[in-house]
Amino acid sequence: PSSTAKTDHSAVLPYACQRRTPLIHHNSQITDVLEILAQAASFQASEVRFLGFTRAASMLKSLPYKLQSVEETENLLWCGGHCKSVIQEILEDGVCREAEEIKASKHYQCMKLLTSIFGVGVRTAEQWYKDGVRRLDDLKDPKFKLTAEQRAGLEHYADLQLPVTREEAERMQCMIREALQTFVPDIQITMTGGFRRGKQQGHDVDFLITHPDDNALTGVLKKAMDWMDGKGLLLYRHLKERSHAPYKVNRNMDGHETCYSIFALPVGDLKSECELEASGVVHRTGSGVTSPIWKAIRVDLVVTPFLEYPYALLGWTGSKHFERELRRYSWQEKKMTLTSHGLFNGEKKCLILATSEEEIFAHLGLEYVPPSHRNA
Ligand code: DGT
Ligand code: MG
Repeated sequence: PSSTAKTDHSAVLPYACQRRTPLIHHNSQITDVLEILAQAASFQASEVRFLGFTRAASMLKSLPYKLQSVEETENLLWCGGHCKSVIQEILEDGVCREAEEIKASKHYQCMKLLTSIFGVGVRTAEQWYKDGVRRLDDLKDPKFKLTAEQRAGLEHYADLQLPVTREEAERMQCMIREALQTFVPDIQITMTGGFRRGKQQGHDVDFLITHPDDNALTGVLKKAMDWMDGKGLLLYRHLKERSHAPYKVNRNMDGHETCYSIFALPVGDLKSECELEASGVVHRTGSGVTSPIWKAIRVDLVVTPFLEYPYALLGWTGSKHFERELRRYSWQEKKMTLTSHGLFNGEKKCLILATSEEEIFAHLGLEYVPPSHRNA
């Protein structure tokens, strides 16, 4: 490693929100393996091991150079004995036996398959596994009571496994903006999640909707969803209303009005999706051959009051680990509670207002990290 490459001192700070983590980094061979170990731990409901491997992987993602030997991990936090031996094995042999065994195990493969269904978490997947489910087809047995979300997830499983491209995400934004603007012309819609961090593809598309006048936001999401439904653009939706006690809810959840949905995004030669009039989204049947003219895409839409917008933007940009670390840092180091509604001073019990993400980092005494470097 060159000495100039090592001058990013943020790389060894303990919290991921103190470090700059680019999308493309130097140690993906190692972090890919650590993330398999983390996922296997989560499948065994071992939160401690999950966090251990996740933190180690995240630390390595922020290093501005490629690890050459296990000795270089000596001063890195979160790299305990287990991680070190994994790193050593990969550096020496190019593979990690433990990870290979995990990948070959029936339990891991099955849990990966089941948790990849929209609406299925680790606990449900584990229960199904215990009940003998090994393939998606096994879920057709009526003894398995699926939620509406899970049924939709299974129905559109193949499409939802395909990555969403940036181009598709942008067309989706265009379509949703048009629907929203039909009711509130100057409404604002921002793409968040992985795409805002610079990813070129994602598992879904996340949007944040706001307006300087709170009243303009009332009911607009439902109206826009109905409007798009009328055009055949919606395959599934679950609208969660705004919570009236958002600050009391579980700290991992928030109280914003949210729509978890699956859209039918027109594909192929339909170039004018922004002019929805033309797009009757059905399967086009010509000469007896049916060809799909849409692709199912997962979309999360979140409505936020203007005052909370910077917090919601920070909270929905991710990565998940970056968010977890921001909240941990806020509480451990500053005795403040951070949510996607605001920052609350523990002692004074008051909300600290912010007009931008930069201000939130400043309130926390953190150096600003741009979205492109929140890929922790
Ligand atoms: P991907 O997998 O390509 O979609 O990658 P991301 O980073 O877009 O992941 P995603 O879409 O699961 O989540 C984006 C961010 O939004 C993530 O950092 C956490 C946040 N987020 C997701 N679901 C919720 C939720 O229910 N409430 C809150 N407050 N935040 C959420
Ligand atoms: Mg996303």
